Parts: sequence; C-alpha cells; structure tokens
Amino acid sequence: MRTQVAIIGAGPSGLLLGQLLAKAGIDNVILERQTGDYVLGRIRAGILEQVTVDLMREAGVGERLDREGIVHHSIELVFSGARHPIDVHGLTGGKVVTAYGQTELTRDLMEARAAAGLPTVYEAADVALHDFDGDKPRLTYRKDGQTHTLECDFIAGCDGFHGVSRATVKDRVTEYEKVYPFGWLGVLSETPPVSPHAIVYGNSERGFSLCSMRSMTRSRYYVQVPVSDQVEDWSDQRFWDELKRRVDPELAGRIVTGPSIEKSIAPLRSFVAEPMRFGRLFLAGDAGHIVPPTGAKGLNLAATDVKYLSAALIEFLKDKSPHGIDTYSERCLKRIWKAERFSWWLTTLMHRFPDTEGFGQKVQEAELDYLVNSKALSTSLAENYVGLPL
Ligand code: RFL
Ligand code: PHB
Repeated sequence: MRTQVAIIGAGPSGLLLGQLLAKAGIDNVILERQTGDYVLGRIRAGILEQVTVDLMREAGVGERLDREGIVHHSIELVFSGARHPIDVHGLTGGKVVTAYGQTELTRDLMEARAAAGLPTVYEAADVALHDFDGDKPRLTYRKDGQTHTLECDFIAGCDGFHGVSRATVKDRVTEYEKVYPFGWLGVLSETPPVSPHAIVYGNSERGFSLCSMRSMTRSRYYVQVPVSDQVEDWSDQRFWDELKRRVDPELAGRIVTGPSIEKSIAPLRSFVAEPMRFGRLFLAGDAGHIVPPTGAKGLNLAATDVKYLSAALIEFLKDKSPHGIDTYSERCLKRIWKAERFSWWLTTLMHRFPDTEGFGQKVQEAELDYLVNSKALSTSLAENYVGLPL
C-alpha cells in the first residue's frame, strides 16, 4: 500500500490531521492500535478553545459541535469556602471556551472519515517506522496474522504519550518532565451539571476539585487523589461526599448525585520532547507533550500542532515549499511551552502538595485572593484559559 501521509494513531490529532489533509486533496492512511470503540470509550477532555472549534469547522466537521457545544463565558474559583467568578469573556475582549466532549469530537471525525471513504486500519499491531531520514519512509504493521507495508512521503506520529513514534527516536530527543505527586479521580454521571454556565475549579485543604459538564444532562467531576489510590477504593458515595466537602456549602447543596457511568484515575504530568521533527517524521499532540489537565490545554495543543502540521505538509506536497516543515517544530514548541507554563502554574495554585502542608495552603489562598481581586492577574488567567493567539 502507498499513501502520501501515513498517520499513526486515530485519536483527535491523527483524525483531525487526516481530515484537513483530505480536504486539501492529500491522501492519507491512519494506523490505529486499538478498535474504534475502544478509542471512543476513553473519557478525556471537555473544554475546547476557539482555535480548536474553528479548526473543526475548517475540517468540515463543525456542525454538531456548533449545535450541541455549550459556550462558557466564565469560570469560577472556589477557595476558603467561597466562590468567585472570573469573567473570561469580558477580560479577553469577547473570547469564550466551548464544552464539548473529546468523545464527541472524535466520533464526529471518525464518522466524517468513514463517510469520505478514507482508510483507517484499526487493530494494527507492532507498527514500526523505517527510513524517515530519507525521502522514502515506510511503516510496517501486523494485521490478521500478516505483515503489511505502508509506503509514504511523510509519517505523522499522532500516537499519544505511550506511542511508538517518540520511542523510535528516543536517543534523538531531549525530554523535559515533571511528575506530580497526585492524580485526578474523574466521574461521569447522567445528572444535570451543578453550574451549567461555568466550569468550577476548587482549592481546599482536602485537595483540588473540578465541576465540569458534557451537556445539560451529563456532568463530569474530578477530585485530586493520591497517586497510589485505586478506582476500587472509591465507591460513588465516597466520591460524592468528598466532592461536596471540597466546595462551598451553597454549591455542595446543588450537586445532583447519581450513579457513575465512568470512573477513572489519571496521573498528572508535565512533559515536553524536543524537537518535534526528525527528517520526514513529525510528532503531534500527546506524542510530543503532556500537560496536567488543570488548564484544559492538552487537546487544544494537539489541535494547534495539527493546524501547523497540515499547513506545512500541504505547502510541501502542493507547492514544493519546505518552509512550513522546516519551522514546524520551532513554531509548535513556542506555543507548547506557554501552555506548559500555564498548566503548571494553575496546577501548583490549585492542588494540595504533600510537602508544603499548611504553609503551602495559606500561600495558595493568598494568591487566589490576590488573583480574584486583581484585574491584571485575572486577565492573565483568562487570556491563557481561552488560548493565547497563534
Ligand atoms: P491520544 O488521544 O492519546 O491518541 C493517540 C492514539 O494513538 C494510538 N496509538 C497507536 N496506534 C498505533 N500504533 C501504536 N504503537 C500506537 N500507540 C498509541 C492510541 O490507541 C490512540 O488512539 O492522543 P492525541 O490524539 O494527541 O490527543 C491528545 C488528547 O487526547 C489529550 O491531550 C487530552 O485528552 C488532554 N485532556 C484535556 N485536553 C484539553 O484540551 N481540554 C481538557 O479539558 C482536557 N481534559 C485531558 C483532560 C486528559 C485527561 N486524561 C485522562 C489524561 C482530562 C483528563 C482526565
Ligand atoms: C473536563 O470537562 O473533563 C475538564 C474540564 C476542564 C479541565 C479538565 C477537564 O481543566
């Protein structure tokens, strides 16, 4: 088999890239290790920046997102037992974020890909990358007991943090990493969100909490837990009790509880691999970088990588201009490090760190009090939250 761009991974990065390339008349094949259902079963992000929404529209898959996505004009911060709104819309001259689940975005992209007859090989095992330093790269993989070869002009490594792409160039990357001493326990429930107009981020002596949503009837909540905790340690009842203890009493009284339809623990990590280009191999999305979810930046960064990468590949394959691919890594990393900084800062401000104890808590509360009363710091939070300009 031969294609122009071989894409590894059918997560948001790989699917969005495939769609943008196909729209420009560039053929591509996606190899995905898992089944489509497995990919759709992973509950992850929920908040989209305007650039991500615009990119979905540009890819021709914005219709349901425009219809069902819920626009948020503000976020709320809870600390010291009281809630404080941050008017993101007002502070950024009219910018907003949109609540729309990663599952839905992935489903829209998968359906559009299938409808356009674009090839995706699910359950492709042992994907291996070859000859990407020359101009005839290829991938090999196993499927149905046979080994297959996919020849291509370029390889896009969109295979997430645990993928094979970055692992293949491990001795050529510089890795920057910070692992946090806690994780997020997330619960999805078929209950109306506690705050349909804002995402609520909470700092408390018991640890971080987050009240988010997927729709007017579906909620997503998180609490900070020790990394050593197992999902089995957390009954639904224990989760709801803990969440209510971490927010102000008025909000706690409004939380509608119900059975969890998904419950999982995610570790928190900041990670950047530099560079993001190796000859004719490019890393995009979680394959190249991870942010802790506190700033809601992971999927949005993946989308901007893909925006730059699709433009660069189109420029090269259509106009023979190497400028885009030559500057891809540098352009992405500039934006990535700003999002890394923001995600690290918000994580540090909002979570309970085992080693700083009471002193750390007091300093956080002082900074939060300063933040909600300072237009300068509130504006900084707001403009980072909606996404810095490209
Ligand atoms: P993905 O989604 O991990 O997809 C990679 C795909 O590659 C496949 N794969 C392989 N395929 C073939 N061969 C191999 N050897 C392969 N190895 C892996 C995998 O099966 C998979 O299908 O990466 P991608 O596409 O770069 O997308 C990144 C996003 O998924 C991620 O950044 C976000 O989910 C992060 N994130 C959030 N981002 C936001 O922008 N806003 C949010 O509100 C937000 N909330 C979150 C989040 C992530 C979370 N978790 C669980 C980490 C909340 C949470 C709890
Ligand atoms: C989510 O809805 O899953 C979500 C929202 C905001 C975040 C992280 C996750 O910062």
